[in-house]
Amino acid sequence: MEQTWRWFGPDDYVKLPHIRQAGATGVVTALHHIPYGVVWSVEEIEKRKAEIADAGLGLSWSVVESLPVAEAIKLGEGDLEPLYENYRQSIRNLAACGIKTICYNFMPVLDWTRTDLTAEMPGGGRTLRFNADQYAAFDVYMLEREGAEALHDPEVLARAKVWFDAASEADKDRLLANIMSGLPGAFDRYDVPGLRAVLARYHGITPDQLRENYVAFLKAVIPTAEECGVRLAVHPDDPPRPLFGLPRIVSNAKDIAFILDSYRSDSNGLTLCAGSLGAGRNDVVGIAERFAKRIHFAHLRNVKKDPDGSFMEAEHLGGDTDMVKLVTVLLTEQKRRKEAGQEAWRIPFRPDHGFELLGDVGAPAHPGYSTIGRLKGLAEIRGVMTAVAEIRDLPV
Ligand code: CS2
Ligand code: MN
Repeated sequence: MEQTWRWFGPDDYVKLPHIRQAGATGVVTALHHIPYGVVWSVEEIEKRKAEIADAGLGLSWSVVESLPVAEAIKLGEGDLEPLYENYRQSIRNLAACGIKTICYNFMPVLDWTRTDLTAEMPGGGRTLRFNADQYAAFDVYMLEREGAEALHDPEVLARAKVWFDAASEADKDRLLANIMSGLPGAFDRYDVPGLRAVLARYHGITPDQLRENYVAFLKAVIPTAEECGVRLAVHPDDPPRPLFGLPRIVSNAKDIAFILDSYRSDSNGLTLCAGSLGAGRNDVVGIAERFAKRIHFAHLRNVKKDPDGSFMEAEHLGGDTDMVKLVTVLLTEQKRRKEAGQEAWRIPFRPDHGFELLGDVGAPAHPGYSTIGRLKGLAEIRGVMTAVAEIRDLPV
């Protein structure tokens, strides 16, 4: 599998030489400065490509993550044809620049969401956590979302009240900032009133309505992706569950089957994110086996779940998903593609999130996107990949 690394562009605390030192050869990046719904021009794409190539490190832009989907498309709001056409034009422009794998997600409003970005680890490292009680506290006592109380487990709600009553204003501000921090790129972070307002736009949008909007989007853009030889790869919901009353429809095998069946094409594929799917009641290895033919990109990280719905970022090889089995599934799929004569048989993966470790603790990296922690995860996956490929005689 191609070893890749997410880079947020020239402003990223992590620099291209660090990516090369970590052993990656492919860069996963996006034009985060371009607002959702606006065309990515060839000029802007080539500029980012050149920033990577001109570093002279043998790195190249392998995967787009993400080409974002405008909120109006998810809402099914207004005349969407111009937004569809802009998405199609971005696909055409990326293909013209030789970039043919595009990750995106269909999560309403929020992106990946955690409540704690600096959870202490033994020895002083830090990791990401989703605490069910703090999530409930935010939902019920800060957002004050109507009817939210009934949606949380009573024990969790009781702990949420204790947390909220003891929380300082700084604690509450930090919780809001943490919840907002998954939104990648140049975004205005919402305050609580702002989040309430944008959540209100989704009142009445049921999961089935969101699915309808999603299928309309796929029908509008997949033909162009096919013409351009581009593989779209939807990233699952993170966490894979509804949040703050927002529907989420890429959370489990049933959702993924619906999406891939709704437009049967190699251009309508999946980003197999082990951490996102692993944060729900999902058999991640089983999902990878079932949808192997449609996996165009993999995020190989791991989480450990608690019974109350909380979870934390775990060791890449030490969470709830058997990473050796998962890597074996992906390498086996690569062999099938190679033997079938597919040119792009190698699946790109990235270590996704990483711990904050050693000198990285407190560094101004994007949350979850540390240097040393991701280097460690990449190295561990590389080790598994190398061993499994040799033992099972699979192409790497
Ligand atoms: C991460 C995110 O949540 C995850 O697993 O990979 O940063 C992801 O990139 C976005 O949620 C969607 O692409
Ligand atoms: Mn991911």
